Amino acid sequence: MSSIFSKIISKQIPADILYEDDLCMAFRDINPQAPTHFLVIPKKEIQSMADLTADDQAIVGQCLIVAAQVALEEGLANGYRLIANTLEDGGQEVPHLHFHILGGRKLNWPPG
Ligand code: DGP
Repeated sequence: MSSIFSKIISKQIPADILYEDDLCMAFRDINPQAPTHFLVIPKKEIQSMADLTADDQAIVGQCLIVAAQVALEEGLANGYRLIANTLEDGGQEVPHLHFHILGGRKLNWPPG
């Protein structure tokens, strides 16, 4: 199922893109929940964490490495949180796998 993120990947709709390569893309969240809040997504249409297979190992690995690199570039040397909301109970709204990276303030635990 295609989502709004497919349109960001294809540049049909604009986003504040922080990083892009053949496998993944990082861009700022349109509704930031922290001073720094960006998303890392695979370019492949994977709906959620629940749809990952062993074939996706390189894609997910690259997404996490990009998350860490961009976090440092964004000045999050003091730390950050990576979240993958998954399906209904996880509060996932966009059906395209994405990793939230939030930082720039002390984050509460546990989340709601
Ligand atoms: P969730 O599916 O609940 O894990 O969160 C989806 C996130 O995607 C939410 O924080 C807002 C963000 N988002 C949704 N639509 C767009 C968009 O068109 N552009 C950008 N930059 N972010 C979006």
